[in-house]
Amino acid sequence: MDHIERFYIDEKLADIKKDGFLNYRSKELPTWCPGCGYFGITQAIAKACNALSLPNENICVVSGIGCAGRYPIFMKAYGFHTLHGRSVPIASGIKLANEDLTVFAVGGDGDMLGIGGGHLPHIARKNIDITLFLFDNMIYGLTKGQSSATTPLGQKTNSHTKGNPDSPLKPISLALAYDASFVARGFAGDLDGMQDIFMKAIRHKGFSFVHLITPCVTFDKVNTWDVMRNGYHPIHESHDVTDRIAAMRLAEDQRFFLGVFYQDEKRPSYQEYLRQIHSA
Ligand SMILES: Cc1ncc(C[n+]2csc(CCOP(=O)(O)OP(=O)(O)O)c2C)c(N)n1
Ligand code: SF4
Ligand SMILES: [Mg+2]
Repeated sequence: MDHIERFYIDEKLADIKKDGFLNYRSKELPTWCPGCGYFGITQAIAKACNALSLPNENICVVSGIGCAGRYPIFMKAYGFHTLHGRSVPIASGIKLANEDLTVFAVGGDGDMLGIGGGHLPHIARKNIDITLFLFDNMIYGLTKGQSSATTPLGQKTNSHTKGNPDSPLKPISLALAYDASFVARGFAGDLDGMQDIFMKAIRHKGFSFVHLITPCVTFDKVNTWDVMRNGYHPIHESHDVTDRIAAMRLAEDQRFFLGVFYQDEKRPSYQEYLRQIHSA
């Protein structure tokens, strides 16, 4: 967590500058709590954009509402802070209107899997070429610690003081079941791992679903940095990312894995498919 604390205290450190991080940071100081996992995610997205040399003016970041929803304010790119749960349809419309843009849809677990959960199967089946970053802290952070769609069963929260009675959704299994053409998971404390995944996700031609495990240090004293760091393991190099059933097996394993679960590079994106049928 050292690098994350340092980022909060002084963003102008030479090692951060060197990776091009500041090229993609706005002048706004994040309003997130010190130690929040969102700092690491922001840093890794910026580094991935820098490594891919993406022009700032060609990036559009669309968010919903929540602590994660503030993300576009802190990035040097076009941004759209929309309604709770509605980043995916708005990001889709932006991409359909201007295919040259690199479009990100960003949101928390409440935003993307609760109120906005109905959009996921449709963006996945249409395979519109955007990257979705799900900042999953397993809780509603902004509204002060209520249970979300990914809060573990039985966990005590500010809305379920005796324990959450609802089983959590499994984001990776859902994305695979919806047939998303790129499915991966990163951890907010693993900058290099996230950067690698983000670069693959952004390059992917089609819908990319990136699940990010990140702690809410203020309202969740159960799913902490240490619990997450010890609970997640890299996917073995021998895993065949084109094998969706193998990916599903990994997603349903007792252990939690990090890395790319699945990628279908043969399937055309929505706009590629439209061009194909219109030129036939
Ligand atoms: C339609 C609507 N319902 C409810 C809210 C209140 N609200 C704002 S953020 C939020 C949940 C935030 O949780 P999450 O999406 O997980 O983001 P986090 O704050 O954890 O990053 C809720 C319920 C709202 N703004 N709009
Ligand atoms: S409330 Fe939680 S999710 Fe929101 S900024 Fe603070 S630590 Fe991060
Ligand atoms: Mg949340």
